[in-house]
Amino acid sequence: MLPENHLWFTEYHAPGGMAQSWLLEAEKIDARRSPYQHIEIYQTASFGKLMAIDGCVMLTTRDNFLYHEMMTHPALFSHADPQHVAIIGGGDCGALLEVLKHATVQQVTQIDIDEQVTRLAEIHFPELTQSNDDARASLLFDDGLAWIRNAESNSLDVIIIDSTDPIGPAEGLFGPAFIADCYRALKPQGVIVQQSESPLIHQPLIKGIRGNMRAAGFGDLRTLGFPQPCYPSGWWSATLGSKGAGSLDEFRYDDAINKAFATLYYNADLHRGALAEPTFLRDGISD
Ligand code: AG3
Repeated sequence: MLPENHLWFTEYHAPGGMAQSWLLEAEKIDARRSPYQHIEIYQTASFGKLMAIDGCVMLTTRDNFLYHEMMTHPALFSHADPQHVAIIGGGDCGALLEVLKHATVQQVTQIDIDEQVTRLAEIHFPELTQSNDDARASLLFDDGLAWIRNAESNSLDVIIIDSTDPIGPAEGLFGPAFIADCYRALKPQGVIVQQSESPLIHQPLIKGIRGNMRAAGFGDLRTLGFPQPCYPSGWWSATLGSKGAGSLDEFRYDDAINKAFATLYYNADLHRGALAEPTFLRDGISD
């Protein structure tokens, strides 16, 4: 039975002709209009808190672990010794939290254009921002495109692109020039990972992301799918590229088995399984 005067938050995915709604416990509980976007926080009845940017769900308390673990651990375990990491976007700090779990990591720089995303995450998702004062972490509120463009060549081991959809402030992060700059900023064995939307409804975009990575010089590419109930179609992906000659199949499986930290979704066998691309996706994105 629905409560009386029930309230819902709905994300409309107009191009896909669908929408998804969450029953709310109250009206919007917080919101900020930054120079870049409109950020809103809702208290849902079953997914905890929900952050939306310009009407699109960014994360919920209940299921953000899926996305944040899959945006980080496969890339970090695909690198032999990840020490220097950059996160482009990621203002809610969920990816940062996962990266800091790796003892090899000496420095993580997070560059999100919008400080307000982090300020709201500190208030409403403190479980994600709890490691922000780790001495290895630097939080910059700046343009990630420019930061990567100006980054020293061969200076990073892993670049994580945890962006919004490719409209609005994040558009340039899906362009070839930015990915070429990432390639240059990575060390010879570097690994890139970019959030690449839904395998079911964004195949042309995924193909474009892979085309950018291929054109930049990345050798092996892999699109890892994972469930993400709060995003359109309930299914999402992360596309990995390796700068070195090695195959992404050769990740540090034993280290992933023996990892000294807890995860809820990621594990070594899950990682291995996620490397197998579904047939329709493999066909749809092949170049
Ligand atoms: N990154 C946003 C993924 C895009 C979601 N799209 C949508 N709901 N239409 C999430 C940031 C989490 N750190």
